[in-house]
Amino acid sequence: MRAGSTGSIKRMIRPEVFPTPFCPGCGHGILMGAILRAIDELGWSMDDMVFVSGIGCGGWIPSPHYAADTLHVTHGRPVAFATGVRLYNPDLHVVVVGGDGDIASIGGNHLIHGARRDLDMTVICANNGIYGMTGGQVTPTTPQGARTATTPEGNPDRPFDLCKLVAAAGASYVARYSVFHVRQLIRAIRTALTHPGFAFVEAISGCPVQYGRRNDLGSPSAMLRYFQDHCVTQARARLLPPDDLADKIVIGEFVT
Ligand SMILES: Cc1ncc(C[n+]2csc(CCOP(=O)(O)OP(=O)(O)O)c2C)c(N)n1
Ligand SMILES: [Mg+2]
Repeated sequence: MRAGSTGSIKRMIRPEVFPTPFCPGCGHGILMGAILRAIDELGWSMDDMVFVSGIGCGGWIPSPHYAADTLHVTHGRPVAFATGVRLYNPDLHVVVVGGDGDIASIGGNHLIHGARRDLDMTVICANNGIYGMTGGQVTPTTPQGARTATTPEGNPDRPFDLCKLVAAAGASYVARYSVFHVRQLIRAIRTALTHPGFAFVEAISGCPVQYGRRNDLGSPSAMLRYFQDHCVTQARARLLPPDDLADKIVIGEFVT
């Protein structure tokens, strides 16, 4: 247990919202715990936090689950709302949590301009590569070839690499881990929370219901095993030939 940690995140959640609305095996549940563990390990109080999320399953991670002040705002706009919160009260830790649709599709413009301005906030994208809540439509991070409700023959388009996108736009802390790599994910969130400036953490999450079942990964364990098998460190990625790298997810800290 780290110094400062109470070893329990129970005080940080609202018991009345359990059982959680997430589907069984949703990777967002792991991320929900990882964010709280990072805050607990820092010894921070939930009274000093404000969470801002848009619409989508990813948006449900802080609201209604967290026992803190939360803004559950318009789809795609959490970074804009968070900017206002940050300006009004610079003493608060402002954390945006949202899905890949929320943060990088409809919210993509706010994301890149938040990064460009290096706004002092943490943005955590729960990237499951799909619009989970609305029935499994394709998103800007859906892997090429993946089947979704709107690309039943396979996604013809290239996905965004969100870490490269925000790094190029000017974010000053950028990291990516999957929900399988939960210890590394917690550490990255901890670093992001203490980082002055625009800190972006991409959490690769699994949606067995909308993504998995269309792509032969329909069980929670199959999704986690996929992340275990396909995530590679930057050091390993440098050694892989381009063909082998094509279906891999590079994890690590990209901007520190
Ligand atoms: C302005 C607006 N456009 C579209 C929607 C419908 N909508 C709600 S959530 C969502 C996408 C959710 O996907 P994502 O953000 O990836 O979250 P996930 O459910 O996958 O965690 C969409 C398209 C909306 N609520 N508001
Ligand atoms: Mg999504």
